[in-house]
Amino acid sequence: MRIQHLIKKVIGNYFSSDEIQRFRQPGAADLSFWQDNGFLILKGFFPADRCRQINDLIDRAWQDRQRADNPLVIDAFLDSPGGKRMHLRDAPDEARKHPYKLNDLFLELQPVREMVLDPLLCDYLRALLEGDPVICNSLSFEYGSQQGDHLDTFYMPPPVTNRLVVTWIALEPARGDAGPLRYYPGSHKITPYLFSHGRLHSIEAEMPSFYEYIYTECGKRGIKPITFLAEAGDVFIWHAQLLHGGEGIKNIALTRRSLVTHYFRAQDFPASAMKAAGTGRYYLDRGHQPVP
Ligand SMILES: O=C(O)CCC(=O)C(=O)O
Ligand SMILES: [Fe+2]
Repeated sequence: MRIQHLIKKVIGNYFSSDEIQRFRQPGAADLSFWQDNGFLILKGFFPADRCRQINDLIDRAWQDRQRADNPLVIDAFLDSPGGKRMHLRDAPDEARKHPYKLNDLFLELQPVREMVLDPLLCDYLRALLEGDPVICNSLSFEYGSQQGDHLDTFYMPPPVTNRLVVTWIALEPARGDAGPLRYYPGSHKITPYLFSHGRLHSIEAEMPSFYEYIYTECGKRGIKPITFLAEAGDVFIWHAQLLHGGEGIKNIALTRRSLVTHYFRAQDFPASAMKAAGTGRYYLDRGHQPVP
């Protein structure tokens, strides 16, 4: 690790940060940190101008949303019970003033796909998944999610145990009052809670028992939540079994744009179920989320 720092320091005099990025590779230290903690933070992974480009595209997606054939789907009004899933083309202006998730932008926007399947990012995902990544879905946030603590396997358990990783890309700084991401380091080592059907997929009525279990287990291990105060371009990667959520928003004027992507392992799916964005970089070949 030390030698990597030294190399970076020396080449830093000669190359831009974008070029230095090319020297970055997942190493043994990353993997052992991941095994111990269940997350990785890649500071300044994407340059600021690349984040700005994505933010501009999202602004444009809002401005041009009313096209009749616009397939994008949004989960809007997340600050009201249950929220409301709708086509983006039907969303009122008001929907952008409340927390929302814009789903699967990577299916429509090439630069978003190139970011969430960035070749170097995929090198990390490949090392963590022990196989090529395939995108299951993505969510774009403008505000904090304010989501309660959860495991993503409640909603999308992978076909093979633990072969799910998630990237959270900061598209702008995430401040403490903006409802930052919250995570519980090392919680991925807790024996997974199985719902009454014997699986990881959550059953709403059994959530109180889950919380009692997980917080007790965190307490036994001295695990306390940490908030991630990101800068634009930082990437946070979490393990399938890492407990996490979103802090409450203290100042609704503060945005904290981020892009969350869930990846399975490609070899766990038939080739016919996937599309390739490049060598060893895939996404599931499927349509947008159904709107009720
Ligand atoms: O960004 C957040 O607040 C949490 C998002 C999250 O947990 C998810 O999309 O799985
Ligand atoms: Fe999550």
